[in-house]
Amino acid sequence: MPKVHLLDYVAGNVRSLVNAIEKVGYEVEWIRSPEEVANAATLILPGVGHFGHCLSQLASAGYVPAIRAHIDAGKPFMSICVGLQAIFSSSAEDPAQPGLSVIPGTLDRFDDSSKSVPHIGWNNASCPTNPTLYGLRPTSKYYYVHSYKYPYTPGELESLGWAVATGTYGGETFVGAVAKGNMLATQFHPEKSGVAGLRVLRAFCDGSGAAALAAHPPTATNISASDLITQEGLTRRVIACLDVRTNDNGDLVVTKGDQYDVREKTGGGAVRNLGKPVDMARRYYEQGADEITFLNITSFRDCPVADLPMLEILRRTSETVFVPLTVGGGIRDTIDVDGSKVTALEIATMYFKSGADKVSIGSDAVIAAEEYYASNATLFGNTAIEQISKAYGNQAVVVSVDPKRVYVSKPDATRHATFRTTAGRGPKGEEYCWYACTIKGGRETRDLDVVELTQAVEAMGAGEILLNCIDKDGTNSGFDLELISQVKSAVRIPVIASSGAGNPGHFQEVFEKTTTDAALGAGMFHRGEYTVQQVKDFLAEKGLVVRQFEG
Ligand code: 1PR
Repeated sequence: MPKVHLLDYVAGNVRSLVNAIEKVGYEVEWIRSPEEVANAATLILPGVGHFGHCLSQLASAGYVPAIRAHIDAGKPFMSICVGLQAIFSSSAEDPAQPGLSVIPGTLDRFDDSSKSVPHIGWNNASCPTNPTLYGLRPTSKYYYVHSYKYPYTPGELESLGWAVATGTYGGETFVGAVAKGNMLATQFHPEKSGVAGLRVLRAFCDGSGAAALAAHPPTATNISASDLITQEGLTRRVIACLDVRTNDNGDLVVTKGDQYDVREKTGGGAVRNLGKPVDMARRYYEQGADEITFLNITSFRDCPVADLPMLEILRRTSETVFVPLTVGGGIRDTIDVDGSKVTALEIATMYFKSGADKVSIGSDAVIAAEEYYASNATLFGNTAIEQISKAYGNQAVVVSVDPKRVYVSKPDATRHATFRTTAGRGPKGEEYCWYACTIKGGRETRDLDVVELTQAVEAMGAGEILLNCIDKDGTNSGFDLELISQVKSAVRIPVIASSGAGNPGHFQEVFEKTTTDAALGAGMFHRGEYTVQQVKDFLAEKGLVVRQFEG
């Protein structure tokens, strides 16, 4: 297999990038010191997390002059996500930290006054001057996750010889990819963008992208204001979730509960077995799932952390599934079976190295939020959320919320954030309710409401909320629109609606009646009642923009 070189400066999860490069027929060789950069014919700079962190790591390890020399020599160079941001001169994310300054300009943050930030999901990378730039297609969608962007001004970068592909999010058109000669930088993650992304990687690795660009170089004069594609590109994100645990025979299975009870109601109450995790993840990927979430719902107790079965599930899944993978369950400081201490950050690192793109934290987030309020909203930097988001970026940390509805007769009957419900009164005719957070898979209810929890974890650096609802879980009766609206109005980070999906119409309803950023289904997919593709076809029929699977 021909080789490409990947720069290892501890950029977080690169396993999926390695898998994707191998999938398109190339072998990865690691660059582990600045001296080795000179040996690389084709160099890829992955990027995850924070602009300042990325650039300071590169600078302190002495990589900056070596990378510049590689680029100046005109050798093939590709950079991804924060790697794209790194080629500009600076970023509002860390104004004191200089970039590589290949392109003059400063990145700014998306405006979060009327939309969620980070921008997470599948969006365009459309290049009017070169529609098939480095394998891009105007009809394809690509997976983005970022809070900072380079705003697109027609003609600006083209006048410097760059071909530019853009996406538009909430009225802001940003640079999704830039290319010039042998150099390509993508704000999106090609390794997480399914077949559309693999095409881009292949076009870079085999040199066909550079050759096609050389035949049709962009000029500022072939750009006009009408080329500014301002049509919203972000699609409605549909996520398939797999709750995984060992059953009574010791097999690792996908299960699904009703209001978190995963045992059969008859025949001895065995754990429901709906299939094998890796096979099912692959099936949902091929049906067009935009992301796959694995929740280890029992934390696989009594097993050394390094042997967690979920690590193997992630390794195998990430070989064939090229969309983002989230994993949750048991991410907290813990004592291993041999008595040694393992931090939440170390557990998360094992998950990232095995192919996860995001980790989801449940119980530990609730405890951390309680401590946050007990110390007058002070951040000490020692929570799992703070430590993991600092190391891997906010976008890598999801907080999974397991709330239960509590009814009250009037708003001042509790200190918690209540609302008047129209979804049916409580058992004593109560008209108001609030949502209490739980831990340990719903077994313990705490005196903390969803507004308090989500605001606290947002302050700690969580990048997204996975909003379950115990009352709705497994009911097939639709999402809890009131809960979702309450949380959406409390935070700026994206929210994934979860629990209750029973048919494609429920997805339409949650996207039309709330401002949710994504919607997740489990049981209806596992039981074979509907496929992800059917949900997406239905949404498309109703005029909602979705990404379709490219085979
Ligand atoms: O607390 O950090 O160890 O994480 C444990 C994780 O496991 C949490 O994310 C928690 O939500 C999850 N979990 C724990 N116990 C259960 C259980 O079911 N007994 N599952 C559980 C949570 C909820 C969703 C489900 C949706 C959609 N499952 O994942 O997929 O409700 O279902 P539906 O579409 O069929 O209605 P920690």
